[in-house]
Amino acid sequence: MRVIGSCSPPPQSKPISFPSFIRNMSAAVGDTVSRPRSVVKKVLAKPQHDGDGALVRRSIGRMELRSLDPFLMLDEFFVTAPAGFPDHPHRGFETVTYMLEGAFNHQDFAGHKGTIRTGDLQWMTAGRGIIHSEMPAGPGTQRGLQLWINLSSNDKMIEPNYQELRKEDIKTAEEGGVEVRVIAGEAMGVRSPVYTRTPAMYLDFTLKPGAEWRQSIPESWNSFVYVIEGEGVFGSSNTSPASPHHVLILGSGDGLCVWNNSSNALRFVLIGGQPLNEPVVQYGPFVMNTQDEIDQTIDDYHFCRNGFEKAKYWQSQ
Ligand code: FJE
Ligand code: FE
Repeated sequence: MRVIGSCSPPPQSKPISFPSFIRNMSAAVGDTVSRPRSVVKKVLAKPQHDGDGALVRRSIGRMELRSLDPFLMLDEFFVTAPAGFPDHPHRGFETVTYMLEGAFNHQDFAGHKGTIRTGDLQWMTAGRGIIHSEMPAGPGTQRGLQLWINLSSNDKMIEPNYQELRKEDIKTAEEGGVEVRVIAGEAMGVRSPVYTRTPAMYLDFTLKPGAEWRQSIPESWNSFVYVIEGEGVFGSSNTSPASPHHVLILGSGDGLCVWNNSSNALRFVLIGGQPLNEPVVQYGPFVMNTQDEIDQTIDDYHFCRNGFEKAKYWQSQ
């Protein structure tokens, strides 16, 4: 049974021939992972204020975790009206908003608007420029995740684009007490329709008590886990469990092993992406490659040029 508890024998050990029922059982917990990634850093995302009175637990993007190429920020946000994120610009990256509980209204300077509710996803490519507002749409606390993914120098000035998936459009799969919602990339043979300009994966896992899973991750990608609910053991079976609001940065390897040894459900997101390996110069909501490009962007925003034309007479309702 020990084979269940560890991803695979360490590479230096002699190959062991397991009886077929054990091999089949190990196959039942997911992908083949021969070099499991370990947790190299674990940080609690403490609450802080941002926007207009909004509360965020920032994981990626906080001082200790400046960025994890290509990711610039991950916020778990908790917003109660009248707080929110009123009119503000973006350039040079993508924002991915995934609602965990409640609803958010968004509207932009090009007339795009809508409401995203629990389980819905908005994948916004800001490209050369978006100005928008993101405000709570219901009573009480609205909660979700917002991820910022950097764009390569070739893509920073593309036309803005939205990919929106409602809860029922997000594909799910289930295997052996493990449920996955595939936001981007692929898991359990199910693929998301989202086009990731910067190659990335975004998986929302729920493991029943006693369940475990092995998820392959491309070797060259950076990846991390953010725990939403319950407790989970990540990386290797002899480590202590991680609890909600913790971000776990994964080291090198070809996949993640996770165990739910607790008596409650475990929910977490696994996010990975291909590093761009480009210089990053960030000025708040503008992320470019050089200081010159940032200066240009501040001018463009100020004078409503090069993608910010529609800012001239716009203001959210
Ligand atoms: C931003 C401060 C901000 N996290 N999570 C500065 F608050 C924001 C911003 C957000 C944001 C919005 C949502 Cl809906 C969820 C968020 C930060 O809008 F863009 C800058 N530059
Ligand atoms: Fe925004």
